[in-house]
Amino acid sequence: MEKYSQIEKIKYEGAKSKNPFAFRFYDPDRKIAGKTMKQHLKFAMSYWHTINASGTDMFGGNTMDKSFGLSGMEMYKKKADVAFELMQKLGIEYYCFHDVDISPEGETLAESVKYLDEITDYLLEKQKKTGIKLLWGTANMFGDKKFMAGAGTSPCADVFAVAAGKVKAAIDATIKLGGTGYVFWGGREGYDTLLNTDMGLELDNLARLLTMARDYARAKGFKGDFYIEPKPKEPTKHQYDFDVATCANFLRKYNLLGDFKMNIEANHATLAGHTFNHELRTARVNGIFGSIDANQGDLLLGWDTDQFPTNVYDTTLCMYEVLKEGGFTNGGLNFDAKTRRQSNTYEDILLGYIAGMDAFALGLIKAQELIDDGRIDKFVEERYATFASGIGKKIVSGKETLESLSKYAMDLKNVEADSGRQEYLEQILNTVLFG
Ligand code: XLS
Ligand code: NI
Ligand code: NI
Repeated sequence: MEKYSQIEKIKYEGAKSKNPFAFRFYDPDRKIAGKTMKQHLKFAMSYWHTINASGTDMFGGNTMDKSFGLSGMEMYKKKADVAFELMQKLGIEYYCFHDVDISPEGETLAESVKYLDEITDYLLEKQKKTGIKLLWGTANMFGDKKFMAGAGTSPCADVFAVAAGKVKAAIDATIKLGGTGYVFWGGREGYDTLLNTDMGLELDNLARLLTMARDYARAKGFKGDFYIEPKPKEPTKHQYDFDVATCANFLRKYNLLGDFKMNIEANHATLAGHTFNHELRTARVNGIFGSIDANQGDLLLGWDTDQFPTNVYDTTLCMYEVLKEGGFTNGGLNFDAKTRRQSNTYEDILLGYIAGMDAFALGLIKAQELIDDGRIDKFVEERYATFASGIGKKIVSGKETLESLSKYAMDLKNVEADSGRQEYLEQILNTVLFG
């Protein structure tokens, strides 16, 4: 990773550039609908994939070495140096971490907290020097053996207690570093068989942990958002935070709406059998859109491959939702993505980020063009026009009853909806993308 120092800061060179170490579409200061691309996109680096993941898979070990020949705190400080250098080279202004990404896990909670204190001092200095900020923090409550049956949903109360301690420490670290979000990805909060599982207690306990976290952080003055990151399966057969709709129900049942929003990951959406934009839209209509883990899966593989996002259809439809939402507030676009096992050089990591940032920049440009073009919005508006006047308006305003509608409908003839025009609309999308 020393090699990053030999590469210049990545610049925008336009779509015709053949320089691999340049942006073709991401022009940070270019204005789109009144805001710069940089303000719209709020890119973040994921510490775990970028600084730690080393290419291990189920069948083989590391293909990259990210230890720099060091160990202990010395290694973690070096990792922080590399992280900030990489972000500066790319012009990325935010990052995200799990507690154990930035400092070693001790044998006891006390030891881990000590390491975390030391490294957050170091990171804070770096933030001050570079202007780089923390988007969100989280605690890894799935890697260690003690969490094999979950953390907040563990059948063992001591495990629950350690998890609570880890969440407290990770919230302290997030607050110290000025993070605007705190994420709960379910980890092993789920089950493999109902034969050994008390689902009711597990869900109640999970809500207890989230409620304690909210109460603690708010008491400490944390003004940011909490996020649940939905995922349907992996590592457990059934993750409790299956998808956005399931999480919305959970938040509603346990009175956590208002404090908790969604961190939506593209790859998790497709694992749940949804499109990425389905999950974004579901969050929006429930008022819980928050942040995004930007990546993509491989539909033929069917697991969480966490690839850098390059599919411009998806990034366009994603940014369309983000623009319609009025943009990010506390959230952003975190590249929860890693280079493929065979893309195992230092340069590949940079190239992965460049590809992902360009795909989202292009998605932003095209999403705004789609909105400016106006035909899709107009079509949708007209499609529902019967609810803007007459009987439809009365239904929407809650004035009608089954009886009144029955009376109204009794003698209607030839009742049908107009064509949905899917092919025409897909053609408009293609024209905006490639025309
Ligand atoms: C794993 C998740 C994880 C979260 C943070 O599938 O995506 O990386 O984003 O815990
Ligand atoms: Ni994620
Ligand atoms: Ni993932």
